[in-house]
Amino acid sequence: MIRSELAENGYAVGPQLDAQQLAKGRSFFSELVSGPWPVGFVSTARDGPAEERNRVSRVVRELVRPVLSASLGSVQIFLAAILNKSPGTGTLTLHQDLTYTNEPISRSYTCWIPLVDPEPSNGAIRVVDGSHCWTTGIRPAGPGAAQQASGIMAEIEARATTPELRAGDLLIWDNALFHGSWANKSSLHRPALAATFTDPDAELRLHWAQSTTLLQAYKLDEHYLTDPHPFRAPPKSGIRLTPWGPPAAALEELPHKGACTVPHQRKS
Ligand SMILES: O=C(O)CCC(=O)C(=O)O
Repeated sequence: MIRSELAENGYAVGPQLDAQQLAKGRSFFSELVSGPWPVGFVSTARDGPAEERNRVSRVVRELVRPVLSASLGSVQIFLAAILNKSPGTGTLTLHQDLTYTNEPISRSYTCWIPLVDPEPSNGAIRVVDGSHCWTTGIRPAGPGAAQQASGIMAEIEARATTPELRAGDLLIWDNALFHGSWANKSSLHRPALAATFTDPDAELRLHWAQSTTLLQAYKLDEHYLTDPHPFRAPPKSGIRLTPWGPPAAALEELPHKGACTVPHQRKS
């Protein structure tokens, strides 16, 4: 069910963390914010000292893996983080996440689990149903990465919806889905656990656009992700691969839902 919703809509609301796991997630976040914690939108996948980022990643994986595998079977989690919006943080514009796999064969997804009830007033996630099919090709990191839909953002915004979730619910999206989050206008933090994953045997890749005409692909390994500054530069000594496609072409008009060829399961 979740797999077919992901293939068709690009997102699905899954089961919940149990009460004990939710309490563990909340107390872990309270411990983190009792120390120095930056204001604004923070993702521990990218922000902060490497040692601390990697510690958070281990704890989040342990919390998320059981509930994710119970509904999707075995998965390869390759990024895990706390995403927080402190009070007063603005909207996160609708965007697509990076391409981490050979997508015509294996998709990658992000599972987002709020630790408080998410509302439009405190930073809930917005999704654009079916928009994971709107672009094909690679969504790279790097200085040459293009904004996919800069000219038609208002039309995309008009199609965004806010899935109804409670604290501990799983929201899973295909990394090609347009999504973002509302501003946090409340007086409290809006923390979430996030785990990015793919099929157990899928090859992970990092795509780097050095310029709009130079796209490079690398095998993505654990060393890169645990590096002090991942995603700010291509891997120094990574294994080079041939990109499986061109960079995703910029959207110039709004496609309609349907005619989607996203696989449900890994294609062999
Ligand atoms: O946690 C949020 O507010 C947004 C998360 C998001 O859009 C992302 O991780 O790509």
